[in-house]
Amino acid sequence: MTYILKPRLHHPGLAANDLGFTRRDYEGSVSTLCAGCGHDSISAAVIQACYELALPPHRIAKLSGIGCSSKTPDYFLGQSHGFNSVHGRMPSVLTGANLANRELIYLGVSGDGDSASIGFGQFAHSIRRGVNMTYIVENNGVYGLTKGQFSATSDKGSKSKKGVVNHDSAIDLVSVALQLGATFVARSFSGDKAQLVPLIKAALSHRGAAFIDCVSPCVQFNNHAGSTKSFDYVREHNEAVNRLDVISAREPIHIDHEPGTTQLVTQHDGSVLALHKLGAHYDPSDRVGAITYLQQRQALGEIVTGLLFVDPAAEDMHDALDTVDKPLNALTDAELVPGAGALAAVNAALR
Ligand SMILES: Cc1ncc(C[n+]2csc(CCOP(=O)(O)OP(=O)(O)O)c2C)c(N)n1
Ligand code: SF4
Ligand SMILES: [Mg+2]
Repeated sequence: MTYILKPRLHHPGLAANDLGFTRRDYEGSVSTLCAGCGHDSISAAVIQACYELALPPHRIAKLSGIGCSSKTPDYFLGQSHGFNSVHGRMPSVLTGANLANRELIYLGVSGDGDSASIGFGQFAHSIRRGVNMTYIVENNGVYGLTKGQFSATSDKGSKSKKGVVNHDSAIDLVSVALQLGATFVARSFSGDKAQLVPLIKAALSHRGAAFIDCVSPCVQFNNHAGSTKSFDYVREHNEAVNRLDVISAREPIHIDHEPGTTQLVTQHDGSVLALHKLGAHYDPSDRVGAITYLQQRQALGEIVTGLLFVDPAAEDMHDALDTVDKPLNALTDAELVPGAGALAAVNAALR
């Protein structure tokens, strides 16, 4: 309950990261979600990822829409900037904030209703513009907050808790993100923290639009037989194509996997992604191949997880727009009002 405050004190022996922060410093308030909700596991993974990356909490901006999923930013990163926007509108608010201040680390949190229904257009345009962000959809295949209606990611033929069959085709958000040009695309499962934490770390250190579709069962309305977003179904049909280690630019690289099975990808910020291949032929640098593979496995009822695509040399929206380096609120009067000479030069260039 939100009125129950977490104790501010913690065990003096709790490990600290390079900044001297403990894991507790990345937590938020007490969750009000149903006990066992997949979304709480994603919050725990975000906390772990930010702690391990030693991100300064004041440099992170977390934004969300409306839904149980969109409530979760209240439960992590209590010392970061936060904005809980309108249903489906997180991407445009995040885009605006990013344009105004490119120095923050942007984390967008959304639901399948928030991003695949009312906010589908907003989701699409933030991805195709290459907004530098980590965009996580906590995907349970239902509108959890409004009591379990089918969402646009519910699979055709899957059943509601009361046995009603969904006759509409599902939107596969990772396939759409790939088609829209996202430069980092991953899928994971809230029940697989070992896979999810490195994916969030890699997404946070990626420059460009990084999208993670995280299947996150709703224990209240979509965890029964007949659902394709239940814990049992996902565990039985999960096909992980790779496992990831994220090595920061400061650390030496140690690989203890067999030669040939690990691929090293250096990101823009110097961090290295060590990708341990599980699917022998899967190539995460092949966008078209990834789309084809996803469709093939989906036709067999499998849920492909892991890092599906990455372009480590990606450009972001600021590169494309050639914007100023500084946050807008840090521009001086002289920079904002450069004078008649500068105006004359602009006019001359347009003649
Ligand atoms: C403009 C608007 N339309 C409808 C709603 C009602 N509403 C609130 S949350 C929600 C769906 C949430 O589903 P999802 O994004 O999947 O989040 P979940 O609760 O499943 O995590 C809806 C339809 C609203 N709050 N605002
Ligand atoms: S209704 Fe579903 S999505 Fe919402 S908190 Fe409960 S289990 Fe989670
Ligand atoms: Mg949902």
